[in-house]
Amino acid sequence: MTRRELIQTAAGAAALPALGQPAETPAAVALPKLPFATDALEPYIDAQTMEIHHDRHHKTYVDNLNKALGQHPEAAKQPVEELLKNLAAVPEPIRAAVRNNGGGHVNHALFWRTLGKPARGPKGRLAAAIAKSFGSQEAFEGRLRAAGMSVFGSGWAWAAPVGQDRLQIETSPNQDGPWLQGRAPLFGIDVWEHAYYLKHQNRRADYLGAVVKVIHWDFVSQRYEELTA
Ligand code: MN3
Repeated sequence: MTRRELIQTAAGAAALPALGQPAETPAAVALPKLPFATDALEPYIDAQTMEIHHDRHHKTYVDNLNKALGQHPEAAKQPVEELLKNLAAVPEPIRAAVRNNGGGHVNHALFWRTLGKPARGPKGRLAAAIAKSFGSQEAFEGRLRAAGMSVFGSGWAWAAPVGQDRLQIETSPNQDGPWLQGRAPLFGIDVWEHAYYLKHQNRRADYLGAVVKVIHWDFVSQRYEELTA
């Protein structure tokens, strides 16, 4: 604590700005709006699940991330993806919170953007990469569903670019993701129970069958072009 802060504390902190904050406190991370109405993906994803998933679960990750970053404003100057990529450089007291809640934030922010209806198929170089890596769209979706089923407990199944013309499927526990290795995923599928329990209860396979029908292939195809440019 500096001498000035000591004096401020002695003077009574209640009327003063929060101590230890730099003059320019970085803006807090904002909860992004859903890019569609909560019922837009019915009957594949029900409105109540979508509302609770976004308004409560995603919001909680954002709130807890901001709480952690508020304790170390110097870390808040970097994009969340950069913090995840260099987790070892994040101050130890908030490292786990950044991993879990920063991961939760970026995972969900991407998830919402990669869902949509009507779900036309992949286009352009993404369609070619799927054919090259998996043989067919049907095989790709089957592998995605199997990856989602293989996650024990809570986690994600991911499709991630490999090089310029291929894709791979991977999984992660909790709110981890390819970001931790500095790689941007193409899209992910949330297999936490909160993503499906209201509609499907324990039947994760039913949820996976539904969610692959509302992948926003136009958006994802464009994202593939950008990630592999
Ligand atoms: Mn979730």
